[in-house]
Amino acid sequence: MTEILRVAVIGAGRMGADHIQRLHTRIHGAEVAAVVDVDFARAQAAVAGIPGAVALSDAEDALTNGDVNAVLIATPGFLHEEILHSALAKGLPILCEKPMTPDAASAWRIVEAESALGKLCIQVGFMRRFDAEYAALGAVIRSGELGELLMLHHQHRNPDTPPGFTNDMLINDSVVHEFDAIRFFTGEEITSVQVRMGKASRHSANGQHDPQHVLIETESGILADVEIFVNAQFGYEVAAQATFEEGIVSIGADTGLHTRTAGRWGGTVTPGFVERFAQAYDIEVQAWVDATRRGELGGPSAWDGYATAACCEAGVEAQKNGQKVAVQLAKRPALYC
Ligand code: ISE
Repeated sequence: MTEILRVAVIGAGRMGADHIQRLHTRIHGAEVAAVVDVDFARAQAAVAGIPGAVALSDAEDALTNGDVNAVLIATPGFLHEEILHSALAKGLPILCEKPMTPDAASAWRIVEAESALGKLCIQVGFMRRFDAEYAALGAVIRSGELGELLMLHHQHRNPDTPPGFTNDMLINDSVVHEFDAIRFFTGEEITSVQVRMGKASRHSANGQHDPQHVLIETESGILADVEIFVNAQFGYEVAAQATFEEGIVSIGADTGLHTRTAGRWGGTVTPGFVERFAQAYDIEVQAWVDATRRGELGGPSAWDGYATAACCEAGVEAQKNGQKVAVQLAKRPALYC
């Protein structure tokens, strides 16, 4: 397909609204054709100032709209499965925000449907793969210049959580990014997950135990750990340190202005993920558009969506039983090999 992508954005909340502006102002080769939100007023507000874009309240209306030839799904994860099946049935290219679906069984149904189609249509929105520092660390690992990768240490800190952010969302909504990053860095599947609960912050929202320490193993025995701390108060921080046979590489330090004035020195902490990964989102969406127009896939696939869902399932079980839980994966279908 070399034609311009006429994109239906499903969901005009925080990420949806961000992607709509991105598609409208910064992405080449794509336009916003429709915005869908159950809150019709929100859809209308999102298309204001975008010529030719229609506001709708039903996803199916957008997918059958003759003016639409691609879909970006940015609704909450539990709503993705139905839209994905419908868009796949119409053979539309899809960029689906993470998590692809909320559990491994529904993710597997998507993998099966795409396999039956015999064509890679779904890119999953793991934007960290497009972050300059994540990409650079991935290149160091693959080059072997520091020897073998032995361990990964991740810190994932959010200032606070929106209402309704439950304890399992620390895994399903947040650590899902580290599951993908670890698979991306190592090129291996994750084999087990354990979650340790230590002293909880008094800022933990109702029902959460925050922070948590997540211990992960990969196929070759690489160990990774994640401090997930979603009510850290001070700001947003996503950082990692990789231990190699012959060196250490760290990424994710805030590197804005370092100012000395009035007897103080310092800078500002990034407030949230929209700001921290703004460039990565731009590169991710442009990669999706460019690859789709070439008839290719531009990033993580539905298999990655499924494999990370299986890790999340193990992680949520591990939150409850404190044990090391094995990740159960079905055989990878030929389409993803
Ligand atoms: C959020 O949904 C994201 O995807 C962010 O990248 C992550 O840092 C945050 O924890 C999630 O809630």
